[in-house]
Amino acid sequence: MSEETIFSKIIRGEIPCDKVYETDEVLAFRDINPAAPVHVLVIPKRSIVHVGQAHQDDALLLGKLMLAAKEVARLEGLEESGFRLVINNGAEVGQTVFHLHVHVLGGRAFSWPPG
Ligand code: D5M
Repeated sequence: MSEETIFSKIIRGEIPCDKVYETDEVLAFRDINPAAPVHVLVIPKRSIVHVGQAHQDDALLLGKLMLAAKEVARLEGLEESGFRLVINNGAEVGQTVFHLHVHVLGGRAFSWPPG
């Protein structure tokens, strides 16, 4: 289980978010500090700190997270132009909120490797 984070408060509706998509298990909302014209975060409602702390029991939920990211990309009109999915795993690589989240990024060109 992860610690209480700002995303826990968003899930409980205690602080607002700009919701894009929701299921029983997953919530997607716009990033407050967008790094691209489309920047949506997809999170599981059941908290996992990051992929590094996921277990076999989480396999179905992780799959649903990916499919939700795909659905967000479709809703945001990114199917043709493409999109980038990013998961930061640990503070050393830039994770700042310790509740697993997939960044769905699109609407501009991206370079590789990422910075
Ligand atoms: O990404 C964490 C992301 O979470 C970062 O891009 C800002 C975003 N964030 C933080 N607080 C909020 C709220 N309240 N609404 C929407 N987005 C938020 P990381 O991969 O951990 O660096």
